[in-house]
Amino acid sequence: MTKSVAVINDLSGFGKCSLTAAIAVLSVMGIQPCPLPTAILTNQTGYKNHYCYDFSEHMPFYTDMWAKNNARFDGIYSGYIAGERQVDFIKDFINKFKMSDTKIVVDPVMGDNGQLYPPYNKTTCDKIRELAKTADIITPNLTELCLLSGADFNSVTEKSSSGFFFEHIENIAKNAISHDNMKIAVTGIKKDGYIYNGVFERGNAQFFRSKEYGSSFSGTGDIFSSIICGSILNDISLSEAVEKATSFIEEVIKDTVKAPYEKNHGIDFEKYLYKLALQRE
Ligand code: PXL
Repeated sequence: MTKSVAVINDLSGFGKCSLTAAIAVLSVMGIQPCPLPTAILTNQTGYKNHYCYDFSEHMPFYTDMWAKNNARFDGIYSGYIAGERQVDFIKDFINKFKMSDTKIVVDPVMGDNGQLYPPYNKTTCDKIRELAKTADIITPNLTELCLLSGADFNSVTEKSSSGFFFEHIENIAKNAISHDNMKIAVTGIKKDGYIYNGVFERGNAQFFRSKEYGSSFSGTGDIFSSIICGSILNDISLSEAVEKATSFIEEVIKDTVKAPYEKNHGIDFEKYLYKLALQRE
């Protein structure tokens, strides 16, 4: 039977992020995404203008109706939230629907390049830190990893990097791990013309790199987390999943930058999606 994931994230008209990325990626990986919107936006918040409709009021209907209809999920995967009260909602949702083998993937979306996204603030970040503790796998970018572990982002920028750069990041990741079974897949570690993604599990660290093609694009973190979520549900190891996500995103970015691009629009992943499809008998 096809596995299903409750995907708690926003729906943005432009930006190829959040639910738009998750629905496409999970579907091609053979997993059924069940979207639970946190907000509906005209476009992601990086554009000059955006309108956001906070979906909080409607979210409890999903819990109620899905519970009444005996919905079951193999995974619960959360991302962008429109306000801190949604964190409590997500925690309750997890408590209600988590079964012994349900995988909990939390993308602790808070910011990038050392900056918070609107409308995030310190209170939201504190709450997301609590939510992250309930996860089996978290998929922060480097900014979010620092926010989770209380580390200074300035200590992990290229300018600040010492010979112990990766050891330093490993230590930061260790501080973000809140229980023995938690695994972390970190994106966006920039160094010497490469972007590294890291895997931290049971005291081990592994890094996979791709060439850096200039810009940081909207939605790449969401594509990354969705590939991780889909892979885990397909019983692929986290390191294999991160390796796969790293090379997939690198290939798409390499193609995207061949033509004039706008980083807010995201990357041209649609025509490459077939590469994520599992070969099934
Ligand atoms: O990709 C992260 C993200 C998700 N959703 C919205 C965003 C952003 C990043 O800016 O604005 C609405």
